[in-house]
Amino acid sequence: MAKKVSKQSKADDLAQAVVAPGAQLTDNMGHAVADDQNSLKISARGPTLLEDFLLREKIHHFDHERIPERIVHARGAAAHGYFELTESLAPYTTAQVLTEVGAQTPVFTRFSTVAGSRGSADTARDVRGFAVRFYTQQGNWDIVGNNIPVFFIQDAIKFPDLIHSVKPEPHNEIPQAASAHDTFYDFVSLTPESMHMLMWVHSARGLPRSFSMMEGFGVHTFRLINAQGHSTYVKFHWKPLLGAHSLVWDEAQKIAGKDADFHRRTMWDTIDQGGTLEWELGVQLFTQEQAAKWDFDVLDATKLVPEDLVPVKRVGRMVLNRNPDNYFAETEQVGYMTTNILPGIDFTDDPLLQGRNFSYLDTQLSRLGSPNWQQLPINRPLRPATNNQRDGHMRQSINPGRVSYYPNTLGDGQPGEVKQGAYVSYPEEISGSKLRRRPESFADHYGQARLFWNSQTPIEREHIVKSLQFELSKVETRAIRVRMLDHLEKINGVLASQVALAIGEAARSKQTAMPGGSADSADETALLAGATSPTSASGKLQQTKGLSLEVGQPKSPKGRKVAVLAANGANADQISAVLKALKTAGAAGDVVGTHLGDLGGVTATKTLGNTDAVLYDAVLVPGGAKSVQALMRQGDAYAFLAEAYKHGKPVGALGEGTELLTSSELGRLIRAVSASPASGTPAAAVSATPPAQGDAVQSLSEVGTARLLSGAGAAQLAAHGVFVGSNGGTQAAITSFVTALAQHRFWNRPGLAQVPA
Ligand code: HDE
Repeated sequence: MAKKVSKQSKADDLAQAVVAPGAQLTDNMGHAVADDQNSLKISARGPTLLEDFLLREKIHHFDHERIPERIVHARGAAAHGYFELTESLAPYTTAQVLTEVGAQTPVFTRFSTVAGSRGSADTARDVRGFAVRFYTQQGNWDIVGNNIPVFFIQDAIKFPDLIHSVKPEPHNEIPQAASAHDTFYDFVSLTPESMHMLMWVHSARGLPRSFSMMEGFGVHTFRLINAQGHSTYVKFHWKPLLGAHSLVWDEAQKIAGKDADFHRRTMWDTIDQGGTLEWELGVQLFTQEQAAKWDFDVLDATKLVPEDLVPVKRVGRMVLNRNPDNYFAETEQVGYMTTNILPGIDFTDDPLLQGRNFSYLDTQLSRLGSPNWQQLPINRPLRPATNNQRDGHMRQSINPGRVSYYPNTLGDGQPGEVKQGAYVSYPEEISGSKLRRRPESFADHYGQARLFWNSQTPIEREHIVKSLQFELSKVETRAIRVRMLDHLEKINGVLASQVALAIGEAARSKQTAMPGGSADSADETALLAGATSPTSASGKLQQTKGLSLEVGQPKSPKGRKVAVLAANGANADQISAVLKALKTAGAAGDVVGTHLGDLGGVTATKTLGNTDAVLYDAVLVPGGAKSVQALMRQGDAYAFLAEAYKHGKPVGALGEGTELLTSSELGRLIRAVSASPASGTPAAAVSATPPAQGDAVQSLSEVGTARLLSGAGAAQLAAHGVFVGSNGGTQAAITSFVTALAQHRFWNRPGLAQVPA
């Protein structure tokens, strides 16, 4: 038995494999190298010698540096941390990691996209992998889950088809990391069981703001087995302490160009600066008898168990707090497996899970190249592997002695079978004929898609509509687009109509509103607010908590990042007050300057040219007349504000900074908001005459700014996420601005379609 596992155990284990850079250069056999820059030649300009073993070794290693990327989930990033149990599940399971309250188990967690290749952008619309390995006292346990609780297909045999359809098309390898193409919709439109998952992917869940703002799900129903051998069904959940929050599509696409590493960089920087990413482990526990009464099958991975039917019980927390030392050795070589399971936990007969149980072991062989892949430092368990398996490529362990078989007497019968505490499968009784058939209980493909749709707020429904409009408009084959509309109609008529109008097809319901294009339209949202559908396969629920990102998610300014726009002469006191307030709230600010370095008492760490509003959660313009005048000569500064506003992010301006705001294209919209009688209804006011171009600054500083800063006007603006403070009242504006970061986005802004960004 290994010594007692602590949260430090895996770090200590990995440390044995860490090789310090060393003071002296050697080759791989330890020979000191005198010259690493010139190959061995006959005369300085002559031919290179085959004898140059240093050259050949170096090039040989380089030639073989790559291994095949993962067939799916190739793009990912991971971090170390620990899991601490806060409530024992001893009545349900014997797994020590779930019964020893307070014990801290090391974890290694990898997040990923599914479709893109290893070099693709982080922010593609996609389901995210959420794979957690626990290095427990009893061996490795992996929950290889996703950030969406259901899946596209019910049976593993369809997985290669699903993946072939979503990957770049084979003749031209286009498009990369995108589902918006014909082969994917050809497949899913012929596979109605995909509809529920499609609703999730088209919702904001497909565009997480960060790894730390994603939920995680084990997806399948598993079993917990207690000391008496009694089985309880379980669904695993990861609930982020920061709440689940998402990007908008336009923003996600732009981030893909501005910083393809957006998610991995955020996680890396957070941990590098001493921060953590945290989730609570939740379980939904239910009995076989309960499940038998529901109108859906818990073995069907296209169905979830609604939280209103079975609440999620929080039993522990995961903290990620250490970056890997080496991406390849750890993140690339980690091989998760659904079959890494512990005594007290078991599978069910979910046919998707059963197929996965074959796949994950198999795939490691082609990726890592040897049956000894489990001996790699990141994969080896803390409880040492002691058995009679031997040899094979790249064997690391040296097993002494003559005995490599069991039973034996020459080795005193060791290693011997373990009679207490070993893995034992749940003795489920099974009988039946061998068949290739799908159970009747898997047949409802639309009921839970409707449950999801009904549970979304109007703005979330609009985001789903827009996503489908975008993706289907990219499908070139009309028959496929129409087939998709037929499915959408079965989910909701208004949904189908709004998508139909955008792709040039007839509406499927009497109620329609002209689609709002790339920005939000009030008519469409109002129509969608009333568009619900009767459900089925949902435990008789018409809607349920846990599905909307707008309702019931924790909200915090923690982990948010703000751009502070500045040029020479910016008000240094205001900037330091803002940065301090952000730090206190657990957020961070970058001074984004017209150039890097000193701006007169303030240091710019980013420039208007090297970053972009899409990489921030909010934008603030401090005062300082000279700075603001310089910014007003920069289209990029206006673009910053316009984009942030369009994507619903808090926007702030202090002192003279309000002039940048009011002289921008936004000026007209926000003046209309500040003058409107009540929040949310200024649609008419939006068409107020725009200020004359050119002299906008002077007239605004006299009239517009004064109105913005007046009590009622400022309150109206704040309700729409715009915070302005006069030079005397900046502290209050800063406080409101920082508090507003927690709200994430302000969806109630009128006239967004008019914002050129
Ligand atoms: Fe996977 N999946 N998968 N999958 N999957 C892989 O294993 C597979 C499925 C998931 O960060 C592969 O090591 C089949 C569902 C994650 O390293 C491969 C089926 C869910 C990761 C594989 C599924 C997942 C993978 C590729 C249908 C959510 C990344 C490389 C039966 C519950 C793990 C590898 C990491 C990776 C097969 C369906 C999650 C090919 C056959 C459902 C998070 O073995």
